Amino acid sequence: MPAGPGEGGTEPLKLDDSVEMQKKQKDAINEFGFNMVASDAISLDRYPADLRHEECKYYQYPERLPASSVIFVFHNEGWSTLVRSIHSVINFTPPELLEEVVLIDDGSNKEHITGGRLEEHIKQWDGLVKLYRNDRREGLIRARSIGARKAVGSVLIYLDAHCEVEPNWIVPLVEPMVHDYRICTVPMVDAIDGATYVFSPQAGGDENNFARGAWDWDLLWKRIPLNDRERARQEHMTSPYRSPAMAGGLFAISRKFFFELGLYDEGLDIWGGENFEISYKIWMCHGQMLFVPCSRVGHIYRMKGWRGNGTPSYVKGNFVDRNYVRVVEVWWDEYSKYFYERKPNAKHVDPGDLTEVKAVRERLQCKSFDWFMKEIGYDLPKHFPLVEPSNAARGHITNVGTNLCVDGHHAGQGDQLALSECASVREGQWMLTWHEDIRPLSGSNVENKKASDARKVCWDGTGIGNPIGFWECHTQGGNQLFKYIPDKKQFIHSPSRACATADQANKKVYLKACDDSNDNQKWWWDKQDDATLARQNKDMMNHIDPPELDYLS
Ligand SMILES: [Mn+2]
Repeated sequence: MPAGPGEGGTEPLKLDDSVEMQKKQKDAINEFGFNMVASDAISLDRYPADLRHEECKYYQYPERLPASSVIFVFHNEGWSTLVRSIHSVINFTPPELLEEVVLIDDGSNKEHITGGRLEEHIKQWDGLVKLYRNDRREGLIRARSIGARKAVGSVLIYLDAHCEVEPNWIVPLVEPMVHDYRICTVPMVDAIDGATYVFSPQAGGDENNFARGAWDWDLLWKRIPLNDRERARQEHMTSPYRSPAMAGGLFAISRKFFFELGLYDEGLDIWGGENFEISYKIWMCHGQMLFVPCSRVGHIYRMKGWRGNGTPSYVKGNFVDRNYVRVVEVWWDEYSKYFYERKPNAKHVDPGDLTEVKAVRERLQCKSFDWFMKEIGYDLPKHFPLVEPSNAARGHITNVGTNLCVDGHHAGQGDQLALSECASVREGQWMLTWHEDIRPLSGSNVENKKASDARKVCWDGTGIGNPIGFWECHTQGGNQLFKYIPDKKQFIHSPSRACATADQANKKVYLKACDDSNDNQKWWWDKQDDATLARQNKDMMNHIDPPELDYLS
């Protein structure tokens, strides 16, 4: 491997940190979402990291596989991240498997994209890379359909225009389609840090970071772990596995199947919801979607501070909500009521003409959403209940020994729990949720609020002797699993078996060995539900799912 900066994607890039350089980097993040100064210092032909599981190196794949068109859609992308995406695909794909690289410039107006530099740059590949430009900005969704119409390969692979593929990425991605053209595949997406350009696996999922794609009932993208039932269908640990949904940016689909499905709904604007539309179409209209652990692609996530791409002026109103309503109206059948329960305002959104999309569903005799939920998305309600279970306790939390209240004001990830005089507490309402974590609830009128209405920071204990802090809620129990014992008025942190203990002097809350006589370990809630607490406390070490979650499985 060459020794240049950023080679291999494992060591953070070191940059001159003069004030002037720092400003340049900040400006780049603001404009492009990435530290372009760092990216520009890295070779366009750098070697990527290889985060594949060892097992991936021993599969036997067929010698002949179809050739793919790799399609990049972009709008005002930074130069080196865009161009490195193209180099990466060409450098790390066997030529016989790469029909072409299709670039769809979706209405960029920045000189480095429109001024001829890109045309000049792609000449080195003698026509392998084709550049098309939209007359106006169509948005990511319609631009992807345009890419499908331009592409000639029998497999279409979509990648975001800020990606780097990892070794042997394409072979396991395309192989499943040989058996059935209606199998659509999704690579494992690794995170490339937008400041250091280091690769790392995405957290979440099961113990191997294997996750499946999902949504909650207001249609936000979620990831859920690979589970035993799906694992039982795999031949090997790293075999492709089924997923109810995809994130949307990176996937492969046969040209034939994508056209049968009518590409994307042409009525979807810019971005949002299209990943679910295509996921539902694939599954309900007789296809399959597999996540492929041995095909890995690094993706640079936009950094905080990016000002975004804005919306073209011809797109009116809240287009994301309109997109969601289109998807829900066409595909969710009777489940749409769960969406409108979460988003009552969406009932008044006019989705526009749905005739064409509904005709696709009719023409292909697609299955029902209920079939899909029961066969493919069966465990989704375990993570995102159709009807959200109520809280075990809520309101202020008052300490008996000190008479102080727990205050969540301004608390964010990494902060510590504070105690304040109850009369002057700033953010003093809490809930013990059905996840058995404890979250602050801002605002008034908290009577009927559920876990999903609370701020997404949770009490988090790291062990006996340490103060309790906040961390982003992960709903996986662990350090965030707390039990409240009504008769002893104690909070027990399950992993450490320690009790939340008020410290009068520094107004913090520590985990200490439980002592029934210590009033600083006694707390009371404004309101508690004893039946729910009793059910949660049947197992003091583990989270217990509420009965509502057994709806489908
Ligand atoms: Mn992206």
